[in-house]
This record gives sequence, C-alpha cells and structure tokens, in this order.
Amino acid sequence: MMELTEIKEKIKNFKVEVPSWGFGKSGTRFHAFHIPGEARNVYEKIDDAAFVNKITDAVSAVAIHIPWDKVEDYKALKEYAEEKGLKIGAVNPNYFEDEDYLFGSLSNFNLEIRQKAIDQTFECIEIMKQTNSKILSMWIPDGSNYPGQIDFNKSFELLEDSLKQITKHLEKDMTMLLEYKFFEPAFYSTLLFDWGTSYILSKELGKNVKTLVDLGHHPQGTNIEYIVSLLSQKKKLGGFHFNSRKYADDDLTVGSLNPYELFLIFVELNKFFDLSAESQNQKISLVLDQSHNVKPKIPAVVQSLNNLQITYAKSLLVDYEKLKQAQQNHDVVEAEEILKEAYETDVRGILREVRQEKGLPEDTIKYVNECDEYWKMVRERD
Ligand code: LRH
Ligand code: MN
Repeated sequence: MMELTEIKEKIKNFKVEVPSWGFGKSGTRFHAFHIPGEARNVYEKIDDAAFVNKITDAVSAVAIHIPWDKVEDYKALKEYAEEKGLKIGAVNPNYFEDEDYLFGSLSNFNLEIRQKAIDQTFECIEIMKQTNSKILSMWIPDGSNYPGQIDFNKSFELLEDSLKQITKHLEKDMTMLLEYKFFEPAFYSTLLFDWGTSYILSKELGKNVKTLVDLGHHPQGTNIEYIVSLLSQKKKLGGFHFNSRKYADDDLTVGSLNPYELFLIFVELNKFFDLSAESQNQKISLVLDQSHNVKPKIPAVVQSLNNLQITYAKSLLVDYEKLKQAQQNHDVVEAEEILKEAYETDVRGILREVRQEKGLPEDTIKYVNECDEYWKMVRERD
C-alpha cells in the first residue's frame, strides 16, 4: 500500500496537456453557441492555459491543431508559451475540413490528394521542430458512408503507404500517435476504427508509432480499461484523449459520466506507467480532448483537471499487492472490494492539502468564480 506522503508527491507532479481547442468556440453540427470569455486565437488559448496552470499547476503543455492554430512564426508561438510557463505539446494535423478530403485524405484514391495530405503532415513535422514538440497526433477520419463506396483493402493499403512515407520523416525522438474512432464523420466504415487497426499499423510502422485512446471513440459496452491494459502490455499505448460521454463522441468533461470506468483505466495505467514522473511524458501523452459547448471554457478545464487528480489519487490508494493475491486466490468479492475501497475513498482532503503545500487555491473552481482577473478577461473579450 503506497504511503500518503508518496501519494501526495505523485499528485503534485501529475500533469496533463490541455487542448488549445478546448478554450475556443466549439459546438455540434447543429450550432456552436457563443460562450462569454471564449478564446479567439491561439495566443488567447495559451493565455487561458497559463491561467489554468497558475491555479492548478497541473498543465504540462498546450496541444495545438493545424490549421486551427496556424501562425506565421511558430518559434514565436513556442517562446510565447514558454514565457507563460508552458510548452507546445502534441501537434494535431486536421484531415477533416479540407474540401479535397471529401473522399479521404491519406487513403484517397487520388494520388495528388494523398500527396497533399502527406505534405500537410510534413508541414506539421516542421512545426514540431520549430515548437520543440515530440508528438504528432494523427486522427484520420477516412472511411465511407455506403456499402461499395470504397475497396476496404485498397484504401487501407494506401493509408499504410502514406503513413510509411510520413514515419520516415519523423526525427528519432518524435512519436506518431494513431487515434482510432469507430465512426463519424464516416457512417458506414472507418479505416482506423478500433484499437486493432491502430495496433496493426503501429506494429508495421515501427517503434516511433503508437496508438492513442480517445475515451469517446468506442462502441457502447466496450471494456476500455482492458484495451488500455493490453496496449500497454504490448508497449503500444502512446497516449490518451480524456473526456467522457453518455452516447457517442460527446467530448464531455472527463469524469462527468462514468467516473468508475475512468478510475479502472487509471488502475491499469498505474501497472505500466508512473504518471507523475516528468520522464513519463515522453512515454505516454496525457491530453484532454473536449469541446465545451455549454460550459465556460476555463472553469470546464479546471473542473476536468480536478476530476483527473481525484481519479489518479483514488487509483494510487489501491492495494495492488492485495489485489494480485485475491486474483490468484480467485477471491472475486475480495478483489472487487479492494478496488471499491480505494474508489469510495473521498480524496478531496488530500487534494486540498497538496494545494495548500503548493500555495495553490484549495478550491480551484470557487477561486475562478471569485477571480477578478478572470472576470476582467471575460468582459474584455465580449
Ligand atoms: C476526433 C477528435 C480528434 C480531434 C478532434 C478535435 O473526434 O477526437 O482527436 O482532432 O476530436
Ligand atoms: Mn480525440
């Protein structure tokens, strides 16, 4: 059983990347409502991430999305973030908005369009060099809407070939993450639809290529914690997009829906990773990926970090030795009770102590709501 002092140390060093797009305008296909205080450009998104980090000290970097966060001078962007105590994190190429990608991007039957998508990715690798980012985070929505529309095998082959060309461009300390998603925007087939397709490609493409698990990208009833455990065991789990959902890819606040599932995922992660160690960031990329359609952006991100800290703390309370014993003894009830004991423990007191010791606000959400600097920013942006 981990000592409380060690648990507090780990929580103090636990950090996740926040998505630039989590602070900007976002919505559904029906509408994107204006939320007071939403960031209007990448610099305001970095300002907001820095504000969140100032009160939580739980932000490692800002993930950027290209071309949403396109700027003239990426070196200046990196320096701007560093001035604010942050790094530029994962670089996300956008393969879902260019008109030419109607019938796919990296798997498009048309060579010119495939080359365009490959060149766009090379541009993102250049951006990584200028921003000192080490993670190329690829979500490839290519697929089909109707039976017969594509040749599954030809398309997969074309995707594989494109990724091979891209992998060759990666510098040796760079990692490519393949994010799978079982549907949307394609509604009949998606080439990279599950952990298996991502795993197959990551195995074929080499050690710099790993899988990324987005919590909203699985069919209902999927045992995500087992997928996480298996990919970790096979050394192919490269990263996470944290959020929660009730139905599909809802991109809701992590921990809002199904917090026990999130806890079970952290229990598996702890077996393979020390999530609090700076060095781990190279091994596994922990990123929030949410769109705050009804919540004010900054409070929503602060709430998300709270939920992740609470979940991580509970997962550190698990007596892993006793659990292994119960599993070996087929003591099913005892095994579950060991997990429940940790999960049902109220760790908010530990978090308040940690924040006190770090000189941070104990109640971060209350702090934002009473923060003049925050409300001044909201007024100025409206
Ligand atoms: C796709 C996704 C992907 C991002 C986008 C904002 O659903 O999860 O990670 O590019 O959301
Ligand atoms: Mn995602």
